[in-house]
Amino acid sequence: ESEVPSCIARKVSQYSCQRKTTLNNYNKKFTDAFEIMAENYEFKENEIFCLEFLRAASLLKYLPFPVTRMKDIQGLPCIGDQVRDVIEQFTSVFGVGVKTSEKWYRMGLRTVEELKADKTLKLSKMQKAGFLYYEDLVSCVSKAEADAVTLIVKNTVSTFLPDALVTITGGFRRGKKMGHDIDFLITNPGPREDDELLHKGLLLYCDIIESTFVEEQLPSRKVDAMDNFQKCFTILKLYQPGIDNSSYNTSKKSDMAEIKDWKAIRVDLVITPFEQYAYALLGWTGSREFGRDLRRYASHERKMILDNHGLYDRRKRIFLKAGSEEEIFAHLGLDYVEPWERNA
Ligand code: TTP
Ligand code: MN
Ligand code: MN
Ligand code: MN
Repeated sequence: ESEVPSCIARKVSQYSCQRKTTLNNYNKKFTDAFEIMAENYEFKENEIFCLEFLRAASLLKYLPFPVTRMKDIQGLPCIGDQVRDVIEQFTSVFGVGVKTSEKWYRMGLRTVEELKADKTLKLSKMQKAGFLYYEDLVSCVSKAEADAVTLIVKNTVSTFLPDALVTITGGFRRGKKMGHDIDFLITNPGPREDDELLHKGLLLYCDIIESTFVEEQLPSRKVDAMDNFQKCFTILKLYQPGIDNSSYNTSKKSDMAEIKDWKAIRVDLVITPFEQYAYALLGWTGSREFGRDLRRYASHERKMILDNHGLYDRRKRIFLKAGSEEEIFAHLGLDYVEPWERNA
């Protein structure tokens, strides 16, 4: 998870003279936008808002990672209400990246309601889905919902691939009681017949990213690189009979307004070749911070390159095979850390 570790949050000074800020800016998208907004407020002679955006820009330039959601700025100084609003409105919509948010903000759109009402905006398929199910998607996914979805996914997958292994990863594998989505890793031992799996049924919204994995390709050295598995960022329709979810739909009582007995839930499905399963499992279990440090440890302490597909020993010039996470830790010369101990 990309939460700011509290030790960092505590240490960050509100004074930039007590911070070391290099030209390595991970948040250029935000800081450029903030500086434009600051300039606007300067013209309008609103010094307070102007300074608020400038201070936030300066703080974001110092952060050693890109801010992608609210958790990233938790506990940090210099993030005033104005700035927080900008970051919040726009990082909370599924499929809306910082660039788009910034564009919308500059167009004067401030709230999700305003965005929904604006018919001139060109939205991608993903962004439309993000708005359509916004209320559901901003509410968290519970462990009970994750269990219910796990059953559905397992049953569905097994009708197509009876031998396939379906494993829950992400925060729920680390023992979290709440999540923003549910992550699954799917692998099929034996001959590969999984290509068609994602192209079938059950999804409200689905954006399939085809596998781009190239055999013998060296693991990626980028700390935050996406992997090359076939994957699918989906929104699943989870029926919850008995639960009347129609509360935001009851303006007219007599109206036979449909009772919403389902909830939209974000689910990530990742398909991995069986040989890479252990590496994929380690990568997709996270947390993000834990994964980043594993890769950093591998390269700095072991001269190895780790990613979600494998581990390459640069000294021996070989790929190290692993059938379990324990073996990967052993390859790295690390004591095994259980999934629930990886919430860094
Ligand atoms: P997330 O689902 O983003 O995070 P999470 O499950 O830890 O927390 P949340 O409750 O907010 O969902 O990602 C799960 C892990 O998968 C995370 O450690 C990073 C990793 N990951 C990859 O390895 N590759 C990817 O392309 C993505 C999107 C995530
Ligand atoms: Mn997750
Ligand atoms: Mn997440
Ligand atoms: Mn996810």
